Amino acid sequence: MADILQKIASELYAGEDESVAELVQKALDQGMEPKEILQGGLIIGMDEVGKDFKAGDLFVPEVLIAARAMHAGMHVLRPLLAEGDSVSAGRYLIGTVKGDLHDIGKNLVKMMLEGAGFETIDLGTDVEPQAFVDAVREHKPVLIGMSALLTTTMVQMKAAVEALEEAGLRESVKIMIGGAPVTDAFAKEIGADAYAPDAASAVDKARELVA
Ligand code: B12
Repeated sequence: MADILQKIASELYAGEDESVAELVQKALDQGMEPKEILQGGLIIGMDEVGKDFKAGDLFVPEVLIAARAMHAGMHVLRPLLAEGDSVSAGRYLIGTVKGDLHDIGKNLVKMMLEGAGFETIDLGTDVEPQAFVDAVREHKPVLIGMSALLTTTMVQMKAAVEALEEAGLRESVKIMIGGAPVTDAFAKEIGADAYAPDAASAVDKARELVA
């Protein structure tokens, strides 16, 4: 039984999307629970990807291809994950801040979080502070991730944190920030809860924050 989970993890790591989908189906046919396949196969494979990306042994294109394989497996599993069969590690709202259109890094963070079992809600790019507030009200996430790639848009992170404070929602969520010009010191300065330098570290931080 465990062999097939290992195979799912290794094929995911190799970015073999068709093979991952077939193996997931095979595991289901053998009577495995969807949750077991998700946690013991897909998430384990994506964790390996994250570790090697962080260590510099894998690069952005390989991570994107592995994420595509993860999605292929999830496509088979999702309809079978019963309602209430909560496999979500938490709901994570993510967006690139106002004035900023860079989304490659944000999308990578989102995919790695999905790979780790988080349910993500993507607000896209150029997200106004008020849009973060409205989305927190609507979706009630446990975490928010904000991305900025321009030094000129970093201030929008501060504006979004302040908007959440003014709306009385700041205590209801943890806030993580990232993007090339952002630092840990900046996160502290604006009152965010965490900073992560890359997508794999973002998953580690997210897990810490919801623990
Ligand atoms: C691709 C790119 C573009 C593309 C964006 C396409 C897209 N869909 O994203 C286009 C061509 C549109 C673009 C436009 C511009 N760009 Co540009 N762009 C880049 C470039 C080359 C790569 C960015 C990238 O995708 N990196 C790869 C990803 C994977 O890395 P990353 O974004 O850093 O993300 C990782 C981490 O930072 C972290 N992370 C990211 N987000 C988050 C969020 C959270 C919550 C967490 C925890 C972690 C996290 O995890 C990610 C994955 O590991 C950079 C230069 C560079 N080498 O960085 C310039 C760069 C960012 N751009 C720059 C500039 C100036 C511009 C423009 C103003 C150019 C112009 N004059 O028009 C416009 C601005 C448009 C706008 N309003 O946003 C400058 C910024 C300078 C500065 N200090 O402010 C840079 C640094 C280039 C340079 N050296 O001058 N750009």
